[in-house]
Amino acid sequence: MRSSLPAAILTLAVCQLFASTLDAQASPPPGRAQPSPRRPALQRAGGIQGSEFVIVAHDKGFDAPSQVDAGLVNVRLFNRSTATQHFAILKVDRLDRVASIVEYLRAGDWNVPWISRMGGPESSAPGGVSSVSMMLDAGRYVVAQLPVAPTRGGPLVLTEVQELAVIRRADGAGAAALPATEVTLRMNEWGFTLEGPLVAGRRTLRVENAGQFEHHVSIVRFLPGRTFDQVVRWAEHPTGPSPYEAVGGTTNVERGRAVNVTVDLMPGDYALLCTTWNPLSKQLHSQHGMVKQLRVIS
Ligand SMILES: [Cu+2]
Repeated sequence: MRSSLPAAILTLAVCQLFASTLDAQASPPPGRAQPSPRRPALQRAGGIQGSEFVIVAHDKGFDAPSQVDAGLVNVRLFNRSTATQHFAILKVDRLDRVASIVEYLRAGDWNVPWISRMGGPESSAPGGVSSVSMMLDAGRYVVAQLPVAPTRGGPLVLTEVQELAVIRRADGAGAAALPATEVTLRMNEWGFTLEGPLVAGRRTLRVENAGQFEHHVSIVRFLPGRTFDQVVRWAEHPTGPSPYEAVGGTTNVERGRAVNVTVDLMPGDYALLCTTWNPLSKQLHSQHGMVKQLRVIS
């Protein structure tokens, strides 16, 4: 396991100049500092709520903070590796030792009752960014870097796992729920239902798991001349050059849970894919029909 290194977190310093030249009576006497006006401790561009949690993926592992405030957490993955990257945020109710969790996950045993799948940044292409906002309660978590390609029933080989402490804010402030979105994507057995138009630009989708099993969504853009069948086939059996570019999504989300996924969309053909392994049928969810073609309009 890597040691925990603070990631590069962009902190926006909002400088405001409050000059009161009209009311001479309100000005402090010479030599005394004017008290600064009270404002929220951390204000971000565009009024975005929540805490930032930045993961930077490299070819050998990743860097991420070891703690974050509870509440709304905006997870952002910067992919500085040469492969497509996926990360899972897992809530762990029994965190005796990280090593034991790694053993479970490496054995492909994700069905232990003390691990909950919170979602996480999915399908970030090399050089790309993947953004997922989620509500996290205070507790003990791990950040897991998932295999580059889907595994077909074999052991889930993790490259890295790191502990994450989600801390209750002392002031009790923070968002109580996911921000509202114009578009909702529902996942169930076995398909995707999209409510709302997908227009080109930076879009945030509320992604809900309305099914019984865990599901994920990988959002991919077709490369020129490629077909939906080619895209689905490659997602299931990745051999040769990819027919698509991964643009985002979320890794597995447990049933009843929702996250907000933010993607930059260009006009063109896209696919939604869930390639989660079904141990009962010994097939991928995509083989049960959990795929959808989309056209993004300008
Ligand atoms: Cu699925």
